[in-house]
Amino acid sequence: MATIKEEGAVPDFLRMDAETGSVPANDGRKGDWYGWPSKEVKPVTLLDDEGRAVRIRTPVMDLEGLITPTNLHYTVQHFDVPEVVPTDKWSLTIEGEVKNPVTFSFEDLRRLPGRTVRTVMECSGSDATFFEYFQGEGPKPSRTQECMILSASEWTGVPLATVLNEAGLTDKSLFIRAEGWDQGVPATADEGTEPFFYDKGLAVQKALHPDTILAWAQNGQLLEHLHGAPVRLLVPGWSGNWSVKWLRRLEVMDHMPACWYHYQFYYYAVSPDSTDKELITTIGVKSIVTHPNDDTERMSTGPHMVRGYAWSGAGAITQVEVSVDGGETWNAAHLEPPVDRFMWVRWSYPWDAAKKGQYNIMSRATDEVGRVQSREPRYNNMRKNFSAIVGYPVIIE
Ligand SMILES: Nc1nc2c(c(=O)[nH]1)N[C@H]1C(S)=C(S)[C@@H](COP(=O)(O)O)O[C@H]1N2
Ligand SMILES: [Mo]
Repeated sequence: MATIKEEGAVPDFLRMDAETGSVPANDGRKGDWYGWPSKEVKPVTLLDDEGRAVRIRTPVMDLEGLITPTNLHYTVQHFDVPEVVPTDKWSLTIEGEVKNPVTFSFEDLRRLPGRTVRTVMECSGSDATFFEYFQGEGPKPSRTQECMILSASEWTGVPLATVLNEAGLTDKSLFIRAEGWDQGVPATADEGTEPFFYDKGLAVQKALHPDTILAWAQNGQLLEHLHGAPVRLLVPGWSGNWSVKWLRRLEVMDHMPACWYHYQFYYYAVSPDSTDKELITTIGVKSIVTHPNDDTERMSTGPHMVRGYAWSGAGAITQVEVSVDGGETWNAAHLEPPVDRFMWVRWSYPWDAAKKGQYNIMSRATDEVGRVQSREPRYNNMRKNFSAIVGYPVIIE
């Protein structure tokens, strides 16, 4: 193994700050690059007036592997980022239709048998501008330029079922209203709407799924504030908006609570006045091409590896197919293990582009319950859960 004998052999940017113990690997990287990684991958961030990141979008096209590093994991919150509540001041109350209302401290929760879940998290607003594009009303969105509201993490916590069982469910315990402590009035709410806390009312069947957890850690570290510290709800397989951050209260109810974000925001319908609105729950079956990325216009003849991710909220991915002729013919791609129930899977397809010409690359995913990614999006007036097949035209020259 090589040892570095001379002091000067260590690039300066790798020097540890004696006081803080941090290695400013990214900030100190100036001038000629010396070492690895050869490319700096950055999220798209929106900063508040004081320079704090309040919104993060994930550079999915530049990811490798299955876990999105926490600093690249997207964030969404509808209201202002709430105040920080230190773990020793935090508690979680479970009340309503239960036998014994109970309050847990952070340490109480951590004394329960834990569980770790790997899952993709997708905001139902991800790829929303593709709806206009498919209707011929907007330019083709670039997932590379704009980055995505899509990420995947390993989350650690305790099953929600464990905690609910401590409180004791009855046959009237049908919905779990999870409440955060971030408060506000949605921009699109009717005039006169009073500020309220972000909340969702989860059906008990999904609440009792062993992988539905109260998470206090993400990717091996205690939760960061933007991801809902100290404890958030995590509902794998369902749209991100179910995974309530900054959790402080669970109200068990015998009916579905009238949460504003149910039928005024995260629903399927043709218009806001529809009488048959459907709540958005399970995410679609979806695949995206990450290589070539959507900024690639030309490639040379010869072998290319077409690569991407595929995922589904309803079950593991069983098949990904690739077309290079705009969906006329399809070929099986290789699924790169592991293929987990809630995680996305990497897939690859070796393409020998022998002939010059115009091609249109597409991928199509199938999941274990038999859902197949569709060519046409499911249009809905809130533009939620876009999951259709997108074509990537390239010229082989
Ligand atoms: N308390 C609270 N939880 C929330 C939200 C919110 O606005 N407030 N936004 C939801 C939405 S829309 C998404 S997509 C996910 C995003 O979680 P993340 O920021 O950790 O990626 O959080 C959900 N949980
Ligand atoms: Mo979201």
